[in-house]
Amino acid sequence: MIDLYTWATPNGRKISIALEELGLPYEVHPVNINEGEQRSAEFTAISPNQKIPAILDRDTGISLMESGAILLYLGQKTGSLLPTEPEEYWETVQWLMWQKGGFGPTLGLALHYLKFHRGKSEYSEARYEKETHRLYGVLDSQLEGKEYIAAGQYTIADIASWPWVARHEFQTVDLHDYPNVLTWYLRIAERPAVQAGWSVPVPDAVPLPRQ
Ligand SMILES: N[C@@H](CCC(=O)N[C@@H](CS)C(=O)NCC(=O)O)C(=O)O
Repeated sequence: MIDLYTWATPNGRKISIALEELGLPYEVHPVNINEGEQRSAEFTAISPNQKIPAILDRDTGISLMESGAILLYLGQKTGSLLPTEPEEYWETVQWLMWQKGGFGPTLGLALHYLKFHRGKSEYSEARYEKETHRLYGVLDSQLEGKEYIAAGQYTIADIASWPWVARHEFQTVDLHDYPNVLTWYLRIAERPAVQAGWSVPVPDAVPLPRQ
């Protein structure tokens, strides 16, 4: 049994989607980050950085914060969604790190400046809009002629990026400008585990791009 500490955000949903895909039993503990629950002593003991998501694996006693570390842990624990052949493994890790170090943080800042706090900083709006579109271009090139981001298969690299792309409208992105990303996004949106994982911790429909 895995305890999942989460909230309805892209980083939180990465882990509920992975747990659903892997069919692992888990118990959800919502951490309302709008109410400051991430700063409680109980949660800080599991997630010293005071951010969701975090897990506690009751089978091993291991607790983890950081969505990338958790995805690697779950992949390694189950032998699924993380290829073991060196070339495929490292390609998967490379695109996971790309999401964690670039795509996710940039899209997160784009949400702040372009959606939630427009008008606060012209410089930041321009910077994050430009970098967001550049990164979508990188992903679109990577997906040219491919069904999935890395290793020729559905992996934790897809699971890491997909929930962020789900918020494309908030990031001023029209997915029709990135046709390979659009096809990939819709392919993954159809997966029952993705729909179930998106609905954690609150029921919600997977966002579909405007026609
Ligand atoms: N690098 C972390 C980022 C986690 C993160 O930014 N979590 C946000 C929600 S998506 C959060 O908990 N925010 C609460 C806060 O900043 O106080 C990861 O990938 O897990």
